Parts: sequence; structure tokens; C-alpha cells
Amino acid sequence: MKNKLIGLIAAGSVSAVLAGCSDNGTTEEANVGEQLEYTITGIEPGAGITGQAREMLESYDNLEGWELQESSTGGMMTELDQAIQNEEPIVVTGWTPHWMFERYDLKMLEDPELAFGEGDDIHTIAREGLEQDMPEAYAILDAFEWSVEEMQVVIDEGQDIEMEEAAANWVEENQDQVDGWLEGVDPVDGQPIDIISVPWDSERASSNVIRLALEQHGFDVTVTNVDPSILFQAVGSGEADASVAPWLPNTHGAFMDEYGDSIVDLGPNAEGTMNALVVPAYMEIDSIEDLPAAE
Ligand code: PBE
Repeated sequence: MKNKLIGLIAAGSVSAVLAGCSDNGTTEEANVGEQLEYTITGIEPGAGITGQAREMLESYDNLEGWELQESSTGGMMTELDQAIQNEEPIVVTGWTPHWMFERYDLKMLEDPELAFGEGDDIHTIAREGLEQDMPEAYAILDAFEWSVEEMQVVIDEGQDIEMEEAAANWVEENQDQVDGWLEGVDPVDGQPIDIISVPWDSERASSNVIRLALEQHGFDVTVTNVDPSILFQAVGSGEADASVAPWLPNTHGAFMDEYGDSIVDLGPNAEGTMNALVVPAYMEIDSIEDLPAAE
């Protein structure tokens, strides 16, 4: 995955070098700002990436006067799609794993101030006491591990069929791997467990996969999707048993700082996610610093 990202960034640099031959580059850049109305198209206000993007506006001098338009992931994807249809400029808050990179030719802007950090891993967290109260569930959650490439398979299939079905297909095709998570753990008989998650496709994929694994071992699983801040509150207070959704240390770092004292971190279940400002590959900028300051 990291190589793929470097590839995306490198591909972007080549087009910028070629474009850099024109002597009116500065005017073009300023025009891009005007065309964008100095607006970055974002997602839900409660998302971790939205908090990072708000802080990014503060940490880059050239972004003074720029705005983050908060909306929804669906709304952002519609705007991205329309801009690409019309070959117009657009800057969105994007991330991997997601299907946007499979469907469109995009690049991540370089982020010298590390507003989005240097990538995250997706962690499994549990409420305090879960290990003692529900040792079987804890053992399975602790063993749960796959790759972002595997997650991507479920995300992509989940665009054409229900995510529940896409996850079930993955489990069926990878039963050996699932058996590895269940190995050495005694099955239970209908023990209820509350898994809490967030509503993005990546976590709808992973939460369905862990739900199916737990169900195979006799658990009665409830999955609830909430905003990240609610997720951390729920696990911190013991209202929810566990989550496989947190992106750490960056995306959800602020929530972990707030509630982490009463949360058990079981470590990564998937490694190598990345958040960034994302633009169509035809745009002639490569770095957040290339965005022109508002006049
Ligand atoms: N995301 C996808 C989420 C976590 C998973 C990056 C949009 C967020 O920003 O909270």
C-alpha cells in the first residue's frame, strides 16, 4: 500500500514538472484558487479527518482564507464525480483504503507539515474488564488481523452488493484465515456482544467480518455505527464491548487522548491507512503548499 501511495505521488510530480514549463504557472495556480472558491470539499463534521483538515487550515500559511466545506462522504463523492466528469479542479479530504482510488485517477497532495500524520493503523479496542468477563470474545478480537488490501476487496465488492454479503463472501473464501482467529478458543452459546463502529465503508467491511467470525463461534453480535467521538465514549464507559474501527495514532488520536485511560488497546488489526488532501491527477499541483493563498 505504501508503495502504491508513493506511486500516486510520483505520478503527480511528473505531470507537474511538464506543466511547470508554462511561464504563467503562478496565474494558473491563482485561478485554481478562484475556481475552487478557496474551498476544500470535506466529509462529516464528526470524522477524524475533518478535525485534521481543520487543523491543517491553521498550520499552512498559504491556506489562510481557505474554507473546509463539511458535508457527508456521499456528498463529497458526488462532487468529486461531477468535477471529474467536467475536468474541473476539486480538492477533497480523501483516504485509503477507499474505492475512490480504484474508480478515479487521483493523487494525494504532499503534506510537509504532516497535518494528516504519516499514516495510521486500524486498531482493535476493548472496554476495561472484557478480558475477564468475556475471555473468549477477547481472545478472538485480539487475534483478528488482516490487511488493508483484503479490506479493500470487501469495500470494492460492497459497492455492487450489500456490505454484509460482501463480508460473508470474503469470510467464505478465507475461512482458513478466520479459523486462525478462532483457534484454541472455546465456542460460546449465544453470549451477547456489542461491537461499536463508524459508518464508513472500510469499517462497515471490517465490522461485518469480525461479526461473522464471532457468530461462527456462537456469539450473538450487535454492531452499532456511530460518530468516532461517541465510539470512544461508549467503549470508555463500558457501554460497548469493543471496536475494530479506530485509526491510530493520528485520525482518532484526539479521542484516544480523551478516553484512552479507560480503554484497552489490543493493537493493529490492519496496517497502513492514509489520509490526505486528494485531487484529480489532471490538476497541476502536488503539495498542499501549492494551493494559492486567497487574495
Ligand atoms: N475516515 C474513514 C474516518 C475513519 C475511517 C478516515 C473517513 C475518519 O476520518 O474518522
